Amino acid sequence: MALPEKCKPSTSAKSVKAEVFSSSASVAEMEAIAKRLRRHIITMTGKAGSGHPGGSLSAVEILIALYFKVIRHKPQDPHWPERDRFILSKGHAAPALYATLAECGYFPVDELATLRRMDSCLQGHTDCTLTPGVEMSAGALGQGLSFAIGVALAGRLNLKDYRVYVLLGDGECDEGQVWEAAMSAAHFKVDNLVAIVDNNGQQIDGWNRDVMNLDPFPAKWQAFGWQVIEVDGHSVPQLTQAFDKAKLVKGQPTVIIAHTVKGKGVSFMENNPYFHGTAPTAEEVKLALKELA
Ligand SMILES: Cc1ncc(C[n+]2csc(CCOP(=O)(O)OP(=O)(O)O)c2C)c(N)n1
Repeated sequence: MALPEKCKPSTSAKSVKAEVFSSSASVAEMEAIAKRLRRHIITMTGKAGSGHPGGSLSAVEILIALYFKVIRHKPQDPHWPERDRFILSKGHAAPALYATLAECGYFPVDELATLRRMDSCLQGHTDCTLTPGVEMSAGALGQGLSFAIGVALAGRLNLKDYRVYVLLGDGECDEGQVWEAAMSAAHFKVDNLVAIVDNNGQQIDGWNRDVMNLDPFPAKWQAFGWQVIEVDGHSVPQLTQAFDKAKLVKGQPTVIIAHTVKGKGVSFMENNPYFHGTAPTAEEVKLALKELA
């Protein structure tokens, strides 16, 4: 299906030589980008009146580290065959990905205001047929790791050196398919693959420890044959270092367990499961934007 004109990269690939995106942003600049992304998440879910702000806010620094520091990509040429792939398995965090893609130039920032409208290229859960830069349609949890393994193995078979990154939720790891995939990634020594778990401790109904205890979480991944790295998931430098370290690992996949806070950056949303899947009201949008000024 052809993309609607407005969903195409913000500057025509014909008029601009598509460059590999590279950012020399300092830590202070990345903190400013993080605030911008959080403001986008609040504004767009508030305007839509629905969506998932909590697990979008927790993933912001993970996305910044990847899109501004780690992955090789061309926003003007989203299907560039050599690009590193980022796969959002926790598809309900679409607002965070859309905000990141818009800030990188995949489509105009103004488009964010159309989130969840019928005619928008930004649906409530990711749709790779509609949104430039989205690699997988997601929303049914538990599938992204399997998909990512396929993409990574295809790269290996085609002698490509791209790397594949997939972001999972910790609650998502209740899904059995995640562990079948984890087993096969280790079995097939998929070392061009990095899984990141947004380990915010909560899922739709509350704390994981009450709904389905995942402990001992790092030991489980290790037992499944993965290299495990734990970081503060709100520290872009720690995340970037972890991604660099993962590049050196040979013969096994790597998982980065990123310790995060659900609703990060907005006091009344932090660790508050109510904002898993509830949009802020107009009043709450005002309060949140004040905190993120
Ligand atoms: C297969 C499937 N079951 C249930 C849901 C409903 N659901 C949406 S988000 C969510 C909780 C996910 O928790 P987590 O992965 O920790 O996400 P985060 O807390 O980071 O938002 C659930 C159960 C779903 N989207 N897919």
